[in-house]
Amino acid sequence: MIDTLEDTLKRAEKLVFLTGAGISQESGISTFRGNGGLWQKYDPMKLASAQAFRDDPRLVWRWYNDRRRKILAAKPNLGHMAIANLQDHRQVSVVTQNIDGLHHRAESREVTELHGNIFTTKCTKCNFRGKIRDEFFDLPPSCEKCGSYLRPDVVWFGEGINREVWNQAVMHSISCDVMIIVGTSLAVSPANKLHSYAKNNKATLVEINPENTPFSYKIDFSIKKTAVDALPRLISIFESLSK
Ligand code: BV8
Ligand code: ZN
Repeated sequence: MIDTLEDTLKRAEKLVFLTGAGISQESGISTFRGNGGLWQKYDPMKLASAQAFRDDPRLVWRWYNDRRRKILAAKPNLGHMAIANLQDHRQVSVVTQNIDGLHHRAESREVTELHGNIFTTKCTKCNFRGKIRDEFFDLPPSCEKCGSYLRPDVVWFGEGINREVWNQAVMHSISCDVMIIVGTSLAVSPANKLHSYAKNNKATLVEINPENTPFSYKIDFSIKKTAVDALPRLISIFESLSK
């Protein structure tokens, strides 16, 4: 007897949400590969890489300024909030590829930011790390310790993910009953490997995405809806249980 999604969710104790740019799309933040996505205006390898920053720090810094401005003006949407509300009913962790911090602002407590956070900076030379909010200089700021350029403390293409961060993401993926993959094209590695870790540990995979992804064939329950359409409805299953 094949379990329905509802039965599977009712039985789940630990859920992991693997999220990408699509979950922030309904907060007004462009995705990377969807229509009108950020990358369509720019070549991702051109802007989100250490080489691009070395070649043209001003261009890359201004691109991040532009994104930070939009993120500060945005709010978590009903998808982010639904995931945060589920924490009252189940053990929930979020593993996100996003650097916008919206899961934190929605008050999700267990959030692993695979690719870092746009509101943090690090020195291009020494080990200085800083925070940035609504300062929008035209050039990258200088490190207060050594005077070199600061850069966004995010993972650029060709850069490794922080070891502890990756281990935490794997630990969540191999110990969950259900992994809900929301708003990601699963185009970027190694983030697009985590669902296999979950599957290899007998987790049920749910995908919430209006489009197919290269891994949709491996998904147990594919919900072709947007995050804001699907997540509140999914979480209401748990709320009805605890009444
Ligand atoms: C690494 C942070 C090794 C910065 C990001 C060939 C050449 C060079 C490199 C490679 C190559 N092939 C593979 C690689 C490796 C590369 C990679 O995967 N490249 C891809 C492009 C092929 N990966 C790396 O370089 C990684 N590092 O491998 O290092 C190493 C190891 C050890 C030591 C040294 C080196 C690092 C990758 C991290 C790059 N940084 N972001 C920043 O954000 O500025 S990636 C960037 O893409 C974002 O984080 C974004 O989240 C991520 C993935 O994109 P998605 O989130 O999936 O977004 P996308 O637009 O693609 O999809 C949106 C989806 O949502 C769509 O499916 C759409 O249908 C859906 N959607 C839209 N609206 C909604 C929705 N869903 C629901 N509701 C909606 N409303
Ligand atoms: Zn420095």
